Amino acid sequence: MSKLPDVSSSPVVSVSEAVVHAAPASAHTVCSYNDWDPLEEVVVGDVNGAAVPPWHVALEVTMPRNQRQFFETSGGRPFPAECLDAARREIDAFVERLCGEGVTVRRPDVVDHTRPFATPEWSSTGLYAAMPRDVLLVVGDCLIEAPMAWRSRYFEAFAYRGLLRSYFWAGARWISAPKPRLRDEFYREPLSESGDSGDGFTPDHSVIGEDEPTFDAADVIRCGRDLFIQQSHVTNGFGVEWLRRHLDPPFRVHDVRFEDEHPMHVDATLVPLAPGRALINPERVPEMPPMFKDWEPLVAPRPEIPNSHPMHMSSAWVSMNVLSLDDRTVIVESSETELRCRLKTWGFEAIPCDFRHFNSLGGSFHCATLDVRRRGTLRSYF
Ligand code: DAV
Repeated sequence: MSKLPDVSSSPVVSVSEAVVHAAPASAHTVCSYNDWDPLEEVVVGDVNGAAVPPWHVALEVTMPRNQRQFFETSGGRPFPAECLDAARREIDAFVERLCGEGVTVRRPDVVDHTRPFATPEWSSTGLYAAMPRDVLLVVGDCLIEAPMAWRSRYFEAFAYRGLLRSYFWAGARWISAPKPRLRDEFYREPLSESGDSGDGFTPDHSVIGEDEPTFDAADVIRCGRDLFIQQSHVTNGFGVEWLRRHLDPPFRVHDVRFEDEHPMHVDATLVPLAPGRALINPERVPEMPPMFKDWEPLVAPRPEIPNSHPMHMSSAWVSMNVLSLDDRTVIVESSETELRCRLKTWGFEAIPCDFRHFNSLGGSFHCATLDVRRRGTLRSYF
């Protein structure tokens, strides 16, 4: 990754002073360094062909406890049609809204994720192409396919290969992290039946081992030249180190840890909305991580998703999984009235959008998107 100028010797300066990389972002088809610069082009996931992944030890530790039976009876089958139909309607309206805001929207290929696949050592069926944020990481003009720790997600990036190819020929760089083998020995038994270690998550308690690098792109927070990555039940220390060595200066990759008993993805924990301002989950972020100590914590209210609403693959905290159109405009689920209200108080425009049925699949607007181009420059915010 040496196309960008080497500014590693530049002093760390505040955002108001530093423009580290001066080329205008729109000069590149793919160019995104953070989650808040003005959004120009985005990939939005697709629920068509979505399948319930087969039950596996790697799911046990992070999936909602009350969903085990759903996975055991439905694994390998399509998600219920009424769930997908409703989610499809929501995502179509979301796409329309983005287009109305002047954002270019690209979609993945439609794939039947119930189709079985195998490596020499195991076989599985797939999941979906609904959450591009999990699978692909954009750093500047480089698209990185993440080495997913779930077998069901082994080939998930393939749904985006048409897009990746066209971005490549338009000038982007494209790389795939080493494909993990994901043999049985890679996985560890959960520490207890409930999957709880009792005293919080540490990497030693992860359901994955350290034989080979794995990470999900959604365990990464991008803030210009500083990227933060949490170890989780899908991201191991080897994966963090792979990313750190791959991203040469001026990028710096920092470990970050939160009070999340079942970590898998960081975008319902700490979501930067603007330089120096981040939406935080009060249950998981009792205090800002050291590097964010000068940032303003915007404390998300408790999610308003009713308990009766099926949440097959995540906690209700996807309420805070918002998408920023710029550093003052945020797309929020319509029924999260308290969050919408707080955002207004904090000076943001909160655009309401219905996404409750999509939420049942394990994410919200941030998960469902991958910003490939934002109008901005590479800066230091710390
Ligand atoms: O339940 O906190 C949400 C994020 C999924 N990408 C959770 C995970």
